Amino acid sequence: MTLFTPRAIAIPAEGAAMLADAVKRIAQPSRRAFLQRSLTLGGLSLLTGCSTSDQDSIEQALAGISRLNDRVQGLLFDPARLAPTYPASMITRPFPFNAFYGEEQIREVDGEAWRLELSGMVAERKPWTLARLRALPQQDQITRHICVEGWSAIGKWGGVSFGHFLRHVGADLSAKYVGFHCADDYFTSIDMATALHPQTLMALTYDDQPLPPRYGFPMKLRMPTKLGYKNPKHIQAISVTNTYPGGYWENQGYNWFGGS
Ligand SMILES: Nc1nc2c(c(=O)[nH]1)N[C@H]1C(S)=C(S)[C@@H](COP(=O)(O)O)O[C@H]1N2
Ligand SMILES: [Mo]
Repeated sequence: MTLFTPRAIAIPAEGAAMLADAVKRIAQPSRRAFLQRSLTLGGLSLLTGCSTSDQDSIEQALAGISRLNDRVQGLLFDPARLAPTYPASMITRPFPFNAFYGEEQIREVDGEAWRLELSGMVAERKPWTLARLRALPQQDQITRHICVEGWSAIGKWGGVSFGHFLRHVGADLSAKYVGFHCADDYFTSIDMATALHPQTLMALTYDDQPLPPRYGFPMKLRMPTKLGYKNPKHIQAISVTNTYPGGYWENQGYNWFGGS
């Protein structure tokens, strides 16, 4: 349920109109999800407490709620709690494609030439080839991917435990963020606790086959504890950092923590 009905709260009609306007301006799918996830009654009273004659203060209040939401989600995150897994019979076929562009623009990355670059708080920064990643221990999972645009699907991904990888390259595990840059210029970042979660996978396969281009060849980060937009495809560079890296959708208002 969206609580964002100006009529439901006691504010002057003019203020309500401005509020509705602000909501319309930020009603891209991303923002919509952010509102639905963050606007509890408490959030609404916080909103009505701000000057509704000033659209900037409304947006600031929303941003404030979102930051609070990130902190609360981070505190509530249980690093040992596993997301549900499913039998192979429940895999969604065909598995949906999604990106900030259409299927006709799916990136074709050359697996031979591809190198995974590492930067920031990492001891071993030598770029990785696909062959070297494939030589690390592999695990797989059948989990549910949830997109804020309103669909979810069950898929099977295989690859390298990201926690194992981070330890292997001597990443500073006390760093706050891990950032990702992708071949299609998408970018996102996650908290270290989620990076080290046992189900966080550098996925190299989908449904036991090399990851197809549509699902992020040659490598994507698969996290069943996070919403779809936090799962970067076509990863080219990873950075371990204490400087907030943001993200493609996050910078447009999606909640940064993005837990599912
Ligand atoms: N590189 C890249 N990764 C991305 C995106 C994107 O546009 N580019 N979109 C995200 C979103 S919003 C979703 S729902 C999933 C879709 O993954 P799928 O195509 O495997 O279903 O990828 C996420 N990761
Ligand atoms: Mo998504």
